[in-house]
Amino acid sequence: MMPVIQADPFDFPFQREMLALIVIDMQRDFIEPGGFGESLGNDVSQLGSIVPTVATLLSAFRAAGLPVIHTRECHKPDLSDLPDAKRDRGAPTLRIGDEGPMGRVLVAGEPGAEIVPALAPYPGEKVVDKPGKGAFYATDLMSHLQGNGIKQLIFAGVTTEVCVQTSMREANDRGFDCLIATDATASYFPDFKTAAIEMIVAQGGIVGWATPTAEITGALNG
Ligand code: C5J
Repeated sequence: MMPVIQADPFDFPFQREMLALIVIDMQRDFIEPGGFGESLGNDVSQLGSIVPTVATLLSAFRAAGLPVIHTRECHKPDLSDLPDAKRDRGAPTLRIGDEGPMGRVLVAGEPGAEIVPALAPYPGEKVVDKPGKGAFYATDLMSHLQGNGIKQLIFAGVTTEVCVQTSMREANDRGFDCLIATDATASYFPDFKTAAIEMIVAQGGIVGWATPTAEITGALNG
């Protein structure tokens, strides 16, 4: 019988050879005090508090020999992949591409665009740089997943209602089974996190499944 992870709205059956962890945008500019996120007036401690839980998930996947994918929301240094609509709707004082507290904001190669050290990708792990909120838009993620036979994705990262939910919806529409680790994702706005997870599992899992990290690690070890 296929193993399952206990989840909402019902058990998530999985096949190890088709499963991967995708960690969305655990970047210094979103998470660390003194970064872009905080400069917008956000309470970054909401995001920082999940770092140990995401680390637990990463360790479990690495120990099981299962693939891990990391994403980073960032743009080319010449900003050719940054639409005016995205740049102009940021905070008026500091926008994407401007010189910020951790280098140019959300620009590839700048310190703030890096993943926080505690969750740094291991050599050989796939890192997807994405100019949009969704991980599939203008990236090679789909071909990477297809090329590696991955059909089921466990989601972690930030922020729940923006890049995580957008990526999960994109994956769901492309035929992937998607499960979000509820304590390994966060929002600057706790109510938005709660609402996003409710939206995901509503109507019989219209976008996917949700469960705490311990259920996932327990099933991987079981
Ligand atoms: C945002 C993200 N919130 N990674 N990015 O702008 O969710």
